[in-house]
Amino acid sequence: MGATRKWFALLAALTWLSGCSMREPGAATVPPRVADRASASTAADVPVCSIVLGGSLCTSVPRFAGSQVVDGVGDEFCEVPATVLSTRSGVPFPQTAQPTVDDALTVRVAWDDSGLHAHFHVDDPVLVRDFRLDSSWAGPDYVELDIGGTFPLTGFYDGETNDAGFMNVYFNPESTLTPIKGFTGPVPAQATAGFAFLQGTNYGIERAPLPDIARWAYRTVAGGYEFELYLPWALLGRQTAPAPGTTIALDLGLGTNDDPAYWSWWPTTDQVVPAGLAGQVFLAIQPLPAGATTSCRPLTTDRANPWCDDRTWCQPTLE
Ligand SMILES: [Ca+2]
Ligand SMILES: [Ca+2]
Repeated sequence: MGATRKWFALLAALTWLSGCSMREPGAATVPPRVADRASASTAADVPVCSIVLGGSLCTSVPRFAGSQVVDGVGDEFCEVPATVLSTRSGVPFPQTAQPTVDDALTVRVAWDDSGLHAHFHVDDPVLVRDFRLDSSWAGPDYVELDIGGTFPLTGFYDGETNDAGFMNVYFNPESTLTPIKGFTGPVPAQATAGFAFLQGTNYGIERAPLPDIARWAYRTVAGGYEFELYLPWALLGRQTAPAPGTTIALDLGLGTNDDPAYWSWWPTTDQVVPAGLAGQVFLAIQPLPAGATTSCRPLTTDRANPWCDDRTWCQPTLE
């Protein structure tokens, strides 16, 4: 199933129409608000250009040379090399096995004097939105973008006191799977920012919708879903744009559950994840500095998690 789907994805990529036109590098512009939070659309699921592979978000973030319309369609990113994070080759959470479920995130991130521009395509055949109370911010299907406009990394992520300018952004796709009897409509997609903070001997988590100066859009596409994002530098703790060559902090996460009977356990039985149908991976979980203790209390050092300790992230430079 997974291999077949990947083959079709490759075939589709090879046969995509080349709808991109070369663009003159222009001054940075803030994406228009009109397309903000665009609703899901399968009708618009028409590939617009071939995806160029070979990106490496752990080492570099290319310059963005277009004008972004935040509508979920990635036609502004035709010339941005894509980084692929798959569940079978990404970095699993420490002390857990490599997932066998076969889903993949293809992401294109670029920057200009205005901010970060990104497009996320996920091959995911079964979309599950878990919207129960505080579980609603990350999963079971999600894309995580950890991004910081400053360097060096500081450890515990709280987005304010310790490391202003760092941000964990979470995207959840829509889902037609729901535990509500008689309700068959889609549960809408969402984008949130998560903030972890020290709280006694443990940590707490707050999450909130992305601030209005950011832009995001979602669409369901054949075999998965897509998000598009714009984050201004101001939201990443910078008053002015960084210079080329600047090092920032960045990480990616991908989570998935492909069980079409996901909600069958609700509400009377324990949740059981069938083997081979779920997993989560990251682009990086870097070793902590020698002698460092993780601030992801009460987790131990070898279980530091990218969403609470930014020292585990990549440190790419802006090209
Ligand atoms: Ca777009
Ligand atoms: Ca899924």
